[in-house]
Amino acid sequence: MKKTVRLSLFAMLLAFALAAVTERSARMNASAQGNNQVTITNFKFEPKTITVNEGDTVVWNNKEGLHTVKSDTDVFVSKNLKAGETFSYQFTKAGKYPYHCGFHGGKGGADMAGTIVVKKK
Ligand SMILES: [Cu+2]
Repeated sequence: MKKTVRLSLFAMLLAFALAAVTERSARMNASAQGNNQVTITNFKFEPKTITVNEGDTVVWNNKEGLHTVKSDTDVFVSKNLKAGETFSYQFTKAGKYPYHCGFHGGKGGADMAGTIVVKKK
């Protein structure tokens, strides 16, 4: 009887611990991915415009082809990204950051281009 009580107490504690860990990692995933992801395909950035908060890091994920992520105002520039490669940049100042692919786009939203809007916290 005593042993059973101790065992079920242990099982309960384990269940609580597992639930806490699971919830925490789910929350961490949500904040890591959130709306701060841009998918690169042939030949567009998706979504074309995203809004993030000051301090957020945006991750561009290249799914196909060879592309770059180049700020119109030279705030950031990636290397040539092959399929499966990513580029990330942390935005520390509010503002509008237009960018384009060096191969398939141009400044001012031409062709393969996008915009990151950074809101003040
Ligand atoms: Cu491109």
